[in-house]
Amino acid sequence: MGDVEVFSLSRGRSVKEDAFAYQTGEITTFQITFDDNGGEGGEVQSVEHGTVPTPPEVTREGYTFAGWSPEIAAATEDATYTAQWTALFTITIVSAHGAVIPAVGDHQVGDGEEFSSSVETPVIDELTQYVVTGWIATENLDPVEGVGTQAVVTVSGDGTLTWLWSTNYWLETAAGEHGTVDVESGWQPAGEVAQITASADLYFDFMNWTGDVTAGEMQENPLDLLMDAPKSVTALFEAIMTENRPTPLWWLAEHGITEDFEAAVLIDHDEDGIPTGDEWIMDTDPMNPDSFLRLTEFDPLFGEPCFEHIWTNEVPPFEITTQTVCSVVGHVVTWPVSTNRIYDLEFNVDFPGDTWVPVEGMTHIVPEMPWLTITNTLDADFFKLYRVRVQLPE
Ligand SMILES: [Ca+2]
Ligand SMILES: [Ca+2]
Repeated sequence: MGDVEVFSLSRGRSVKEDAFAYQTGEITTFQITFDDNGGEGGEVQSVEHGTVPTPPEVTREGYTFAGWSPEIAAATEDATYTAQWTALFTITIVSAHGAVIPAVGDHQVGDGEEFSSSVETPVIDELTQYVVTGWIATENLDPVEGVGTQAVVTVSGDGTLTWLWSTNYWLETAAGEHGTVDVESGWQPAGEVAQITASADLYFDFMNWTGDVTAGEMQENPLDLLMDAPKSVTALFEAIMTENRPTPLWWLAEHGITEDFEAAVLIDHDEDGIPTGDEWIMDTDPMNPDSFLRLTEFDPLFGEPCFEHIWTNEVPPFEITTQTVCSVVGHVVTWPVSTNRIYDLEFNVDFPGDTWVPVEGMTHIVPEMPWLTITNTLDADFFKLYRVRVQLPE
């Protein structure tokens, strides 16, 4: 058969006899198979002659996709492409606390890839604090340890990366009045000893600790406190007292006495008849002779009956003056007192004997005003002789 010239209407160019199929309008396609090779997403496509097929997305658990074999080319015949897979390694992240990114547990990582993990620190759980100190890793991870809150390792096999934590406990420290402690409230390493020293102000002594201390530790100063849990301790202080007529040194110092305290409390500095040590009990001024516990006012109490008392001048002008005069029915008796002391009123029942009994309702008085007043009426059973006793508050 000789050459035949034919024309393709669609393509506008001449083709040879063996291309008649094109002229008829049928398009040649090929079957292209994408084999997912154990994964998911493989498919079979029909592709026109000369077209480069578009591969599907394929995945496989535990593997990372490494390309198609053979290399994808324009379709000239039916073809099969096979997915190539690289096995992933399992990296396990371990952490006792904190927000870890990615999360604690297993993660798939390709051979030779870098794997990073980060963690937030510190973690506070009420009075306990956890702080990251670094991390360690098993073989197949490089490097195998580090510090800080970000770990980056190169993976060559399965491995484990473990975050390391330290524990701190909250120590609450406080000082009562008249002293200080040298350790502020804060976090302390768990399992270690925190040493706290209490210091008293001038004229005061450290007394004891209260709070999370054992009975045997209460008097210790400095205090060695084992931080095996969150703890709270408070140092208490007490005034130093004289042996003679127990009197606080701070009170003596307030009144200008700063030495020879034992002798001072026996002296009557202001010569009011009351030794200075007793003026502490009275809460009066040991340098003021006008200040000591004593009756200061004795006033008549007027009552019924009352009379009109009328009189006239003896010289002009003769003015008439009227005045109402009431009977004296008793006496009002007043003591200046301290609102920081406790008082008892007593009266004598066998004057001039020495038998004293409490005035009903006037024992253990804590004055709200600096005056203590009683009324002694004349119509009482008998005329009363009163005395007032003072003591320190408990
Ligand atoms: Ca005195
Ligand atoms: Ca005095």
